[in-house]
Parts: sequence; structure tokens; C-alpha cells
Amino acid sequence: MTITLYELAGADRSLRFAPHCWKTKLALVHKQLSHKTEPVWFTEKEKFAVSEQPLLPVITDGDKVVSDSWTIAEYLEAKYPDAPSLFANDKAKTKAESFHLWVSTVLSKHIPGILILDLYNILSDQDQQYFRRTREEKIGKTLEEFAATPEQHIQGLQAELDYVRELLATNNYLGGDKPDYSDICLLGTFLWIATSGITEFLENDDVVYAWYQRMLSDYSEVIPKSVVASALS
Ligand SMILES: N[C@@H](CCC(=O)N[C@@H](CS)C(=O)NCC(=O)O)C(=O)O
Repeated sequence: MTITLYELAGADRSLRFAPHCWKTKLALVHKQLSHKTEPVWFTEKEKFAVSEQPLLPVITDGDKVVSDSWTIAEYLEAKYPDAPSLFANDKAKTKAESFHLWVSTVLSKHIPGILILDLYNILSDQDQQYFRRTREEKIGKTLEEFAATPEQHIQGLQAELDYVRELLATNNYLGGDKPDYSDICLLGTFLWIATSGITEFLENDDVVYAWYQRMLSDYSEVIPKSVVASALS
């Protein structure tokens, strides 16, 4: 049975940018599960109404419908135990869950200020209206005002990444000698930045950059060629 992944897309439907959707796609690739993807605009929630909630990613696997990237990772691991594992053991799973939370809250809070206008510019006309309205309501400023100081947010991101630098000091991957779901969470978040068109957010001599290059190469089958070209050159 082929799994279908519903994921957010830009005006060009081949452009996929959403971090949580990337996590699910990378998890499917990691587990070598055959799947197809269904591009969805922000304003096309009827396409995944079957999930009875408004956010992506959503997967369908036969009759089963699962939403929320962490819940999907747990589902895939339980349903396909013989496929390559996202969590080597219970300890790695606990670590990945707390890392997933750290990435989604602490690290990710710096990212909208870096990319919000670039992201806005790749959306369809109807999504641009939705995105501007919902995000301006949330941040209490215009997108342009919010995007006025990207350097400050890049500095915030860089400072936060010290935690990852520590974790990578003795291992090639957060998962140890091979990637696991912790690595997938961080790569999904970096792909949010890179697919929004921002290529230079890491220094070349950074241990995190070396890790990013390894991950792009490991998951190259789903990474957009433009991202690979700018990061691996
Ligand atoms: N906790 C959820 C968060 C999902 C989420 O925030 N998805 C965003 C895209 S990355 C979304 O669907 N946004 C739709 C909207 O804002 O209308 C997860 O990890 O999957």
C-alpha cells in the first residue's frame, strides 16, 4: 500500500518548504517506505479534510490517517518495525522527542525573522493573502516590519546552534555514527530556510555545516537540486 504525504507547497507546486512536512518526508526516505506526495496550498485545507484538523503534514496509509510530524514518526516506527529505524532504542527515542521539541520551539523561534518575506514571495497569490493576514495577526506587525532585521535573527540562530555544536563534537550525527530522527528534525528545519531561497546561514568552517553537507548527501534523493548545489559547492 503506498503512503500519501500531504505537504505544503509554493505557487510552483514542486516547491516544498514546510519544516514539519520535511521531517515526515525525510522519515519516509529514512525508512525506505514507498510513498507519493500531494502538494497543498495553505488555502486548500479541503484536500486533507479527512484528517479533521488544519495542519500539515498528514499521511494516509490505507485507511489510516495520521497528522502531526512526531505522531507520524511514532506511527511509522510502530507500523514498519523491520524498516530502518528512526530511533535505535528507547533512550534514542526519548532524546529525539526532546530534541524535536527544542528544534520546534527554541531554535525555530529565530527563523521567521530570517525568511518570512522570502517565504511570502514563493507562495501562490491566494496563499499570500492568507499568510499575510494570519501571520500579521499573530506577530502584531507587518511582514515587512518583522523582516527588517534579519541579521539579528541569524545571530540568534547561530547562538542557539552552540547546543548542536556540542552534540556534534564527538559524533558525525546527532544519532551517533548514523542519522536518526534527531538529525531529521534539524535537517527539516534547515530545509525550511534553504527552500525559502536563503542559502548562506552557516559558516563554512562550522561543524554544523559539515553535518549539513553529510545530511544533504545522505538524503539527496528528495533534496531539491538547487539546495544541494548551493550547499555542496
Ligand atoms: N506540531 C505540528 C505542527 C504542524 C504545523 O505547524 N504545520 C504548518 C506547516 S509546517 C501548517 O500546516 N500550517 C498551516 C497554516 O498555518 O494554516 C507538527 O509537528 O506536525
